[in-house]
Amino acid sequence: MLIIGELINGMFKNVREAILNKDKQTIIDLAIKQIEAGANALDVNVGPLSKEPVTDMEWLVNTIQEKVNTRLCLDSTKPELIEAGLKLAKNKAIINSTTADVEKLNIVVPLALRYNASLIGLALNKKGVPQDKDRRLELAAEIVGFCEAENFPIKELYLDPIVLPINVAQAQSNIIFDSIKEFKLLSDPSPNTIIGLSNSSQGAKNRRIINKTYAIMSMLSGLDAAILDPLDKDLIDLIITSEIILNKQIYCDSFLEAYRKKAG
Ligand code: THG
Repeated sequence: MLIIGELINGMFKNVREAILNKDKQTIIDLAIKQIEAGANALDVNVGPLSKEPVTDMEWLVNTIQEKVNTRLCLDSTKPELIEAGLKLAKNKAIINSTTADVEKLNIVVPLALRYNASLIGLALNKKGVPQDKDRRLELAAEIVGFCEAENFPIKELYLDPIVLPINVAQAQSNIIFDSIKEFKLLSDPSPNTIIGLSNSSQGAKNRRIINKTYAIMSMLSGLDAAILDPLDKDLIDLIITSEIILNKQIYCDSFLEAYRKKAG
């Protein structure tokens, strides 16, 4: 599974302060720790409070790349921020994200093609997050159809059913697991699937056990990628072990260390 570290996000106070103070070391430490823990890519999000988001995105990307050679997942609703990151990214980037709105697809899919990036497509549009599976599938199918028409390679597309917190949307989880399975049937070759794992436990108590259980259940549905906190060592161990049990990695006695050595 593609593990994308979530911790370089201006939503977190330490990152917000590091951006304001141009404190490179905090960002570099977060980057190194996440990669050492098993992340294959790093989410980069300037956060909702950034006053100079383009400059902040450029600073984050340059700061990370000074010391760490990894894929970046450029996380913003604004295409101009994503493009600022794409221009600087040294490895194949992941655009996070487009919605199913045609106006958005018209801007973001050409960007993905021009910069040879992977693309996350969210199963939502201007009307918001659908509450049922069929509507999520319709929106996902619209994204797949648009990408096919523009010759964007479907193997570089990651469809996100949008995980909602279980404390306020408990009935949604089954819909998410079914959506993950059915998104895979939308085309041949299949699109990939991705979730923001920590969304599942936002606002809840016992967050770590919710995240872990949600991860395993999503993997059983065929999940291909997740944005998550890789510093939760038990979570990464569970993910690696699930890959072994699902026969996606070859077993060896040192499978936990062997998988981590391959990451990054
Ligand atoms: N899908 C895609 N991208 C995403 C998400 C998604 N990017 C953002 C988010 N969701 C994934 N990243 C996070 C990062 C942090 C948290 C959840 C998801 C989180 N933050 C604490 C909270 O909200 O309680 C903040 C704690 C703090 O303020 O310090 O849980 O779904 N494609």
